Amino acid sequence: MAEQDLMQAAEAGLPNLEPFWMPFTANQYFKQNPRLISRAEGVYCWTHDGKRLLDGVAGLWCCNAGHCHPRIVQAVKEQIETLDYALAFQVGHPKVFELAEKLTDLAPDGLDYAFFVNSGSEAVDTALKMALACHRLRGEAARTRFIGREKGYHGVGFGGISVGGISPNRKLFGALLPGTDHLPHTHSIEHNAFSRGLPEWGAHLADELENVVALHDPSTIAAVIVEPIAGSAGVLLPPQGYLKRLREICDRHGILLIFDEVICGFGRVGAAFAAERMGVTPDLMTLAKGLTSGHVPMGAVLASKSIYQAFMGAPEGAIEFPHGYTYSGHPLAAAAGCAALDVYREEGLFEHAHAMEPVLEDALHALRGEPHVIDIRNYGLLGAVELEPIEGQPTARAMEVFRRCFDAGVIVRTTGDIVALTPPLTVTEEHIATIVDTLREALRQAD
Ligand code: PXG
Repeated sequence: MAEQDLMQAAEAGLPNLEPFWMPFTANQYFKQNPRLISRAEGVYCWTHDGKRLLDGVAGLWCCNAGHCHPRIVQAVKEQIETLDYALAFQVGHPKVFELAEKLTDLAPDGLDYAFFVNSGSEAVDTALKMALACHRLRGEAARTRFIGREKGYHGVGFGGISVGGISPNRKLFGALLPGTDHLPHTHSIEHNAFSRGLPEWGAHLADELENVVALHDPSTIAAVIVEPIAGSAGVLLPPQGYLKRLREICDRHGILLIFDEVICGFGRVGAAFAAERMGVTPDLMTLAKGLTSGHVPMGAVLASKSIYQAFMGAPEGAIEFPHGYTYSGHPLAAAAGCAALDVYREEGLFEHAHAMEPVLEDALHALRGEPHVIDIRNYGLLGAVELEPIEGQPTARAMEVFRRCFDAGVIVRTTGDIVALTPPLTVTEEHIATIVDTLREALRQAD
């Protein structure tokens, strides 16, 4: 930053913005138009210059219990004063075992083992490696292919972008993982516009898996990975019956099914997990975000007993799965995770999210007929309003809506020309009304 710019920034209460290379951010635009959040509490955040914002997206779909939840904050404080770090390999510490028990108790029956990582991206790459290794250990070493889905988002590791289906996230990075293929996405405005809850049309899209499997031969396929609801691509809902059909096809061909519940998990869909609410249990489940209510970075992979057991045939004393991170199950993250799961249960937040679902649904669908709106969809406390793009300027209209909402005191998230809402699970009817009224005004004012 030039000296004069630095002085201006300091006067405005801003730090030197130049050296930080920001993730998934238009750096040049941001540094000309900075937006910094310096404090948060409950459903609110405050900018560095003191403006209060109602957080319509729970951080980045992660602070499910609200920001700076006192019980989670207290648990992290106590942990840092007791144990900062314990070596993670060949040695453990009590909190991480406690968290594994709480988490597997919460998980759908059959997902009995928890492996800890630091993010959703690490969870995805870990799950893919588990699937490959599991087949190999079972004597099916030819099963090396992965099937993802168009528009899928599975983080930014090489595995995750390979099975992911968002082209801007892939195109700069070469050949990626060999042997991946993709199912068609399930988004259809033509058939499902303005659906409330899961759309009726489209379960047959799961049958495409049969074609992909036949093309490569079932004996070469390790796993199918999907988000039950695609979050990053703009809240794309699975048609009724679609996930059950995927499960059936995987079972028929000995293929493992991975649900990426990094966004769907921990109450976002009005139940602990989408797998639970939608009645389909995967073999592996990836988690992050709401696991600690966003207070400390952490991810996890839940695995079925039969996958875990495939590894446990190794000779005693041998490392069964040569994989893990220095900070796998870090004490601070484990403490935050235990506290978050207690808060979710004791404050009834999943039930509250379920109770708020019709409130969000009615408020959002009342935006039908407002300028530029071509679809509205919702499930649990996930909602999306899709806008007609400005010709030749994709994303510009939604960005304008984002900026207008921000200026009016509400944070929404945009992807393409889709405005997504994922408020903390603690939202009230009044908060939902404020978020949606602000969005309505922004839509009316947008070009
Ligand atoms: N899987 C899914 C389904 C995700 O949504 C990841 C994996 C990766 O998690 P990490 O912790 O490595 O970022 C995600 C992350 C957005 C947005 O608003 C979504 C995510 C991250 C950042 C922004 O679209 N999802």
